[in-house]
Amino acid sequence: MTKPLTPDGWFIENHEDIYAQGFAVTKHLHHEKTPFQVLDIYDTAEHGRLMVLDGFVMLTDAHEFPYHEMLVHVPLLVHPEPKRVLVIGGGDGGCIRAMLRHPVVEKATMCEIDEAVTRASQTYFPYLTEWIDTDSRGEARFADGIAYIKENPGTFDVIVVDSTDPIGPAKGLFNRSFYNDVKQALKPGGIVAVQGESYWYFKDEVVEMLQELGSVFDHMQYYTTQVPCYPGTVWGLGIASMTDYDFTCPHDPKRAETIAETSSYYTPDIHRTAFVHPAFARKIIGGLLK
Ligand code: AG3
Repeated sequence: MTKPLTPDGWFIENHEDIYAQGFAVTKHLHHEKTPFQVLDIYDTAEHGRLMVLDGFVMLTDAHEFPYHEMLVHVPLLVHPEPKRVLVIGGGDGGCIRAMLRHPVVEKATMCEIDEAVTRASQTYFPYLTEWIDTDSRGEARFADGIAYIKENPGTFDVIVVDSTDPIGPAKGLFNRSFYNDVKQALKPGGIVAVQGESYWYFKDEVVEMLQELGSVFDHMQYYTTQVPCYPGTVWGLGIASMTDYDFTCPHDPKRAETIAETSSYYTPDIHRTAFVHPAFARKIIGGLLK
C-alpha cells in the first residue's frame, strides 16, 4: 500500500503504531503497483531521493552507503578469495555496486524477484545500477532467489541476502529451509551475510532470524551499522559460515585498507567494532551467537 503524505507533505514510515519517522517530500516522482509490491520514489529535502516499498523505506541517497558497504564489505573481506558472489534481492543495485569495488570478484550476480525495482533504480538512482551497462562482471537476473539458489549448488563464495522486512515477498528469506538452500549453494569456506533488522524495534524478528540461521550454520555472528533512514538507526546484519572464521577481522588487512579508501563508512576499525553490542542487546542475542 502507499501511505498518503501528511497534509504538509511528509512521507511517514510507521512502526506498529508506536513509532514513526518522516521525510519532508519535495516531489512524488514514481508510483507503481508491481506484480509483487507497491513502489514509490520521492524527492526529499536534504536526503536526496527516497525509495519506498509497501510503505517501508528501502533507501535514501543520503543513507544507502552505511547499509550497502557493511552488508557487502564485511563478508567479502573476511573471505580469503571471494571470486563468485551473489545477492538475493537487492534490486536497487547497491550491493552489486559495492561488490564490484573488490578487484578479486570475477562474477557478481543479483537475483531480484521484482524487475520493476531495478528499472526504477536505473531511472532514479543511476549510480547504483550503472554497473549493469559498464561492468561485465555484474549480472542482473530477475527470478525467484529461492529457486535460483536451489538450482546452483556449491557455486558461490559469498551470498548476501538484501531483503525487505520478514513480511510480504521476503517472508521466505528468513527461515531455516531457505538458509539450508543457501548453505548448499555456497562453496566450501563460503560465507552468507543477511539483512538482519534491528534490536531496537524488531527484537522478536532478530531473535527468530538468528535461531533459524544458527540452526543451519556452525558459526554465526551479528553486527551492526548505522542507517538513519531505518527505524532506530542502528541496523543489524547477520553473518554465518560452516568455516570457523574470525568474522571481526578482515582476512587481508591491505585489501581492507584499499576498500576503506573507496568507502564512506567501512574502515577496518569499524569492521571490528561492529561486532560489539551494548549490554541490553547482548542479553537478547548473545546466547544465540556461535
Ligand atoms: N533492504 C531493506 C532493509 C529493511 C528496511 N526496513 C524498514 N524500513 N522497516 C533495503 C534494500 C537496500 N538495497
